[in-house]
Amino acid sequence: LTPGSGVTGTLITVAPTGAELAKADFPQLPTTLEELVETAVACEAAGAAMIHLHIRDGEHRPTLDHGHLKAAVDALREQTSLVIQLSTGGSVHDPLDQRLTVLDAEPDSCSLTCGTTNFGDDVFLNPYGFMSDLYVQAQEREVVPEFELFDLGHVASLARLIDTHGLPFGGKVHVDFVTGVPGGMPGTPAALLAGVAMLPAEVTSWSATGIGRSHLPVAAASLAAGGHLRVGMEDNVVYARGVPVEHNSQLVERAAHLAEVMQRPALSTAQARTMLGVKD
Ligand code: KMH
Ligand code: ZN
Repeated sequence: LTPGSGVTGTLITVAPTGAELAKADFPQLPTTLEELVETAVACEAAGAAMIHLHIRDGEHRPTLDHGHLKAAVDALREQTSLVIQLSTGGSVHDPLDQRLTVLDAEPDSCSLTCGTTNFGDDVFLNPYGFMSDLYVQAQEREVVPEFELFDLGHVASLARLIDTHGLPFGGKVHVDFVTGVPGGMPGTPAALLAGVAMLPAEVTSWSATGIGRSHLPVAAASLAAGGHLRVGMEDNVVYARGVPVEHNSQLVERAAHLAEVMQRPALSTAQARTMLGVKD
């Protein structure tokens, strides 16, 4: 049995924006607060229970500015009941100390990537000391981390973090395999299942996403193996061959349909909070 098997529902996380795409190239990318709120409301209605957020500034550039982050957290809390997860990965250009300050915006959850990875032509830096500091600060601030695993070595670092610091706040361990990043583990069922087989026993749930063309095969493999789903324009902007994604809710709707067909319908936000150990 893989961790998470036996679950009767599916957590659908939407990652609507990311830090990599330019608004000029993808005008449908939600970058303003108004667009983010509209997206979040539509995605919740379509079956999402958690949102993984990267914030943009007035010029649509990625920012870790506290005011922008806090405004987004507050607005989404007011307008939705989604579990709000702020990215601490930011963009590859963000300094480590600034990435730690994301917790000041008091999200329900934060991403915590479990190792450095090549990221196309760039490097996404996550030294062990940074991961360890983030882990402890999230515990202290009662924020539930989602452990992002881009490569198999990241699974070993996750085990080291848990062994060293004990369980995260909430007592659950939820991980997300981010597959198909050029430089990380490939977006294939075989790679995903290799990662799942390595997960430490403390893991209570796992989800997966595939970048670009691996989006659908990885989603199908995840559902088949007892995993949950992350979808969204951060990871994929092509709905089908020659058909661009026009709105994140299309990807959430399709994920919810897949989950329904697999007899593991989308979890409500309340069910997701219980599964993740997030505060009500
Ligand atoms: N934007 C990537 C460099 C995360 O959100 O924690 C990192 C990323 C992971 O997206
Ligand atoms: Zn992200």
